[in-house]
Parts: sequence; structure tokens; C-alpha cells
Amino acid sequence: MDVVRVSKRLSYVLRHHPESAGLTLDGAGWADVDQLLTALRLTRAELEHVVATNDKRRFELRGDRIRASQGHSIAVDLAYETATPPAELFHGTVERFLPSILAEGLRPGRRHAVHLSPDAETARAAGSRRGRPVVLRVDAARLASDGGRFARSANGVWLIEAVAPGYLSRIRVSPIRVRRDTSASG
Ligand code: HQG
Repeated sequence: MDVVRVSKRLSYVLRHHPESAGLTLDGAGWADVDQLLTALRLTRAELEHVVATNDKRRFELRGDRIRASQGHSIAVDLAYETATPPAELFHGTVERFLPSILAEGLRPGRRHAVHLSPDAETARAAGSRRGRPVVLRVDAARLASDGGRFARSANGVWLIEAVAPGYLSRIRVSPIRVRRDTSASG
């Protein structure tokens, strides 16, 4: 089994296209595990392995149901409670989106929410998916005190409907990350 490939397929099915596997999600995004196993030709043990080893803990497996913890583009209500964020949060993006972001703020695009990270390095990695990363610092303390409603997903991603430009500032990140540890942790 190719764990990364299965994880990507799970994200696709559980966040964006359950119908591609003949599934329907309930209102909170849960799918039936047995149906999923049949559709993706996986064993329960394989699914458990993918969920347990997933680098971002993207999936919640609870008995006979499973869902993605965040990142959906289809209509689901994950029902996370409003939470008080840390003083600052980070968002990773790329240079070409900056003019638009600085004009209109962060918008969720096709997803339900804007995704923010608790640390700059995670944000940098998210931005790197699209090119040379740019990291924005979000003044979460001020945004929360101004009435912004934050939620934290089961896998530690901070979610909010939008972030106006006045709460954003660009921070410097080193262009090349020098890896000094030689462990094989990846
Ligand atoms: C940008 C991955 C123009 C935003 C990652 C981003 C993350 C704007 C893109 C998670 C904008 C949306 C989510 C505006 C935002 N004008 N561009 N006003 N506001 N943008 O993929 O945050 O591996 O929907 O900067 O690691 O990049 O899938 O969101 O570049 O945690 O689990 O519009 O997805 O995690 O892109 O990524 P996305 P994201 P997974």
C-alpha cells in the first residue's frame, strides 16, 4: 500500500468529492468506514495505519465513521467551538497573491475557512506548495478582541472566516532552511 497516495485519495474524497467513491457525508463531514473501505479497496488495518501515521493527522477515525479534520470545500459543519487563539498566528502564501491579500485580506477561497498555523515554519511549508513561500503574521490577539471568531481543528489548524488586511504583516523567513540534524525522521 502506498500510504501517501491513500492519504491523498482520502483527502480528495472526504474534503471535496465523496461522490467519487459513491459516498455521502453527514452534516458534520462523517463518512461510513465500511463503505469507504469497500470503495477504496482497503482493509481496516490499512486505513488505521494511514490515519495513525499521517503527518498532519488529517483524519479523525471514530469507530465506524471517519472524517477530515479540516480543509473541506463541500458544505459541512465541523462544529468546532470558538476558541481563544495564541497572540499571533501565521499564514503561508506566495508573492503573486500578496497584492490581492493586502487589498482584501485573507479569504477562504474554495475552502470553508482561512487556514492559519501556530508557527511560522508550518505556514512556510504550506506556502511552499505553490512556490517561494511568503509568511504573513496575523495579529490574532487584536483580531479576537475585535470580535474575530477563531476555531481550532482537531489537528491543530486555526480556522477563521476571513482576516482583514489590517491584521496582517509580512515576516522574514530565511530563504534556505539549513538542516543540522541528521536523523531520519523526515
Ligand atoms: C490564498 C494544506 C488572493 C492563500 C496546507 C492560499 C494548509 C488569497 C490560497 C491547508 C487571498 C488558498 C490550506 C486573497 C487567501 N487573494 N489569494 N484575498 N486570500 N489567498 O489551499 O491556506 O496538506 O485553499 O494564501 O498545508 O494554502 O491539504 O489554502 O495560497 O494547511 O492538509 O489562496 O492545505 O494542508 O489555498 O492551504 P488553499 P492554504 P493539507
